[in-house]
Amino acid sequence: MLETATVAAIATPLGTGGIGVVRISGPDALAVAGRVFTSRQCENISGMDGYTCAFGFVHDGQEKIDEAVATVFRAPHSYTGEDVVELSCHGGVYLLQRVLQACCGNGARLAEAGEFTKRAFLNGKLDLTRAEAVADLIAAQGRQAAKAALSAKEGALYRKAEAVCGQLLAQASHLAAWIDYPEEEIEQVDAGQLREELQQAHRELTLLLDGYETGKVVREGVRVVIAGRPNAGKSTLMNLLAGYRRSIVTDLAGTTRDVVSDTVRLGDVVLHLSDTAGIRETDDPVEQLGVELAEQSLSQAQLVLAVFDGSDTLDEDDRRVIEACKGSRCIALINKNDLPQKLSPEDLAGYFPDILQISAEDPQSAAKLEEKITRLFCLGEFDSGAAMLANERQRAAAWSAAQEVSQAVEALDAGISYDAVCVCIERAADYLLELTGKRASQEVVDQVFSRFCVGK
Ligand SMILES: Nc1nc2c(ncn2[C@@H]2O[C@H](COP(=O)(O)OP(=O)(O)O)[C@@H](O)[C@H]2O)c(=O)[nH]1
Ligand SMILES: [Mg+2]
Repeated sequence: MLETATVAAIATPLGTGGIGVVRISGPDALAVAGRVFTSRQCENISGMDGYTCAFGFVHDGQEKIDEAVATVFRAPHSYTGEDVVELSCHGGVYLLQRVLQACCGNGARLAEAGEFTKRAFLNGKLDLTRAEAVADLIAAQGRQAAKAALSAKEGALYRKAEAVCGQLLAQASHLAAWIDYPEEEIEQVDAGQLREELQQAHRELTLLLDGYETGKVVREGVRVVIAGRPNAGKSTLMNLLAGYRRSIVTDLAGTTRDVVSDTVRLGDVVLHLSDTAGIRETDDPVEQLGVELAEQSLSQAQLVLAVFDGSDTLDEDDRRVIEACKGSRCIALINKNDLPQKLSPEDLAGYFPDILQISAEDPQSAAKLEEKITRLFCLGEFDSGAAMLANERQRAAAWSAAQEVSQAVEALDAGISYDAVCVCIERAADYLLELTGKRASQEVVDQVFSRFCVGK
């Protein structure tokens, strides 16, 4: 189902910058570019070799729009696998829209979201996991997320899925031959060896599935809620982690009322922080709403930083905080350790598995917290070069494949016919083919590319 239209889009973000690129792809890319671009040497672009460029100007009919460099890629040696021309113009919103209009008035149509990468997929330049890695690479917010996306783009997951799938298909075809042609001289199926190979495939898939949550944390960051009674030092901690005065800090209880949010990077971890109102009994209706909001946001957090004032003993409000933290993954922070302490880790040990004594006013506390969070989410063991499931679609396919493999083993152990074993193995392989996109439905493919934006 290969497209034959030639498409164009602005491939750089819509904003002002030194350079902005309009990309044209399709069988008529050079013809379209030839109508809107004239090189200084008046050389026609259609005569240019792949991987060459020319300096000139873009025009719409007689009207010059901008100076530009045209880079030519010849099929199949381009991102999409088609003929591609990239017009690098000055990076102004108006200019780029004019250049795009000129392309569309001269034989190209507007590219849909993700259409360049979709064409690359349809032309066999990328499998589905590598296409998804392009989106992840662009969306990466930190070093580890970017490295993981790059290794997926280089085929780490693809190769793993291919290897397991290839092994399953070999087993299935051997079984099928054995079942269908019993009279032929086909090597006998060794049930013990088959079982061992199936279990190996299952182990590989389980390993992938086990790493999913950690990978998700690396890619998407952690939703963290800072909670505690008024004046414990929540907003001071928020500001320490944000690196600037994000929340108002005063010695008046009840200063923070709304949820104050920010995204910060702590070492390799991205934290989506929410500073909340101090949890306490109050008659003030506005503050009351803030307290309710704080308690609600705890349930949506992946991690709660429960802040306690170390210079004071536990009070009723602290107990309410402890109660609200039940069921959430928490780190208890005994704050203000620069002051004489009345609260010790033993006082909280029954409620929290992880306790740190810090001062939110001391920049070194951020490093302590980073170390703790890294350990809690197993990020230290994270190998960004390993094959990794990068989204729910991939996870679901790998999970279904693993289920089918374990059913094949069960069928084998139960002594059910090889027919049934073979069906399970084939279904497992199908799920892996869906994972890489070698045998994915139109709906799956469309859904993958609907995540992309225009120009990708
Ligand atoms: N000595 C000391 N004071 C702190 C520390 N953290 C916060 N404070 C003070 O405690 C008061 C309340 O802090 P704030 O961050 O507004 O608390 P919140 O109500 O929990 O947001 C302010 O006067 C802060 O300067 C700390 O580590 N040491
Ligand atoms: Mg506050």
